Amino acid sequence: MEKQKVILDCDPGHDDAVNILLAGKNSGIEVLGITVVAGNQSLEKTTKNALNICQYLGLNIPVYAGCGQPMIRDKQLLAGDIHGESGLDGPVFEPLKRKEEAEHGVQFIIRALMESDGDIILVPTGPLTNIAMAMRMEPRIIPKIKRIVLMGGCYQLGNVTPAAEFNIIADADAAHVVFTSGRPITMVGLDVTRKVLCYPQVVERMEKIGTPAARLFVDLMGHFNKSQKQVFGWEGGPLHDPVTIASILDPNLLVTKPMYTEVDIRSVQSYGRTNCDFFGYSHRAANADVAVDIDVDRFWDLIESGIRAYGS
Ligand SMILES: [Ca+2]
Repeated sequence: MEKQKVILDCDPGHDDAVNILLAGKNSGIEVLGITVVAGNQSLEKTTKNALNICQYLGLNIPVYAGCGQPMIRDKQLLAGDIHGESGLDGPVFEPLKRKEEAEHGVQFIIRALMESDGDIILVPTGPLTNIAMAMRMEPRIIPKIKRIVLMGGCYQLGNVTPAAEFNIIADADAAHVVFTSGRPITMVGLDVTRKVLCYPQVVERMEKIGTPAARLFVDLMGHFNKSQKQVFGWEGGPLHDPVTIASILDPNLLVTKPMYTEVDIRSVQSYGRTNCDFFGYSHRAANADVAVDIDVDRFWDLIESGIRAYGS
């Protein structure tokens, strides 16, 4: 099978870290670069986290720091309640030797797409600032994007407000730019990621693999599950971001439904909501394939084989 070329645009973040792990040594995926954005923590911290994950896993993937602030709003929303002070509390890493590339993340996205044959999938798992900035700086990249598989939004309940999900509300203007870009979008929202809860038996299953990659997973999930329980009362946290790469690896993983989806960038109460026209009331052409269901067993099998790909 030909490898699918991807750019991971992320804000690590525990679930972003597992997404990097899942993509990093997969025979079906080629990661061209990791671009980092502020989100779960400040840009400085999320960039350091991305580098730490790559160094720990021995992944030679270039890491580019992108935007540290939303496109228009002046205050960056962070998620320290879930991801801790560092943005990746839990694992203890060796001193960091790796450095980010000199090129800005947005410039890298533009360059990679302009030099491509239109075969790159963008996989954003943080606020969409880098992707939207790239689209505005160089609109010629837009037709070159093969598709966008993003974690964000929900057609049911949000996780920051009843209406909105974190990645979208953190930069709703950027999300608006992306959802109106005209490129094919798969929206992996909370509606499906809340079905892949990382219960203790999942953690035990991965721990038995007994390798450094498995250790990283266990250390990440130890903190993540603790904070998810404090904030939401769940025994296992939803492993949001890896559903993106898992769905690229297995096109049958998700059930999706085409929906016209509009990001609310106007209201107060529902700001940042992805309004998904589930029933097609608007008669407007769908701009997103919205994930509505997931094969949960298959997902954990993909995570297990992703960990096993790192060997002993
Ligand atoms: Ca994320």
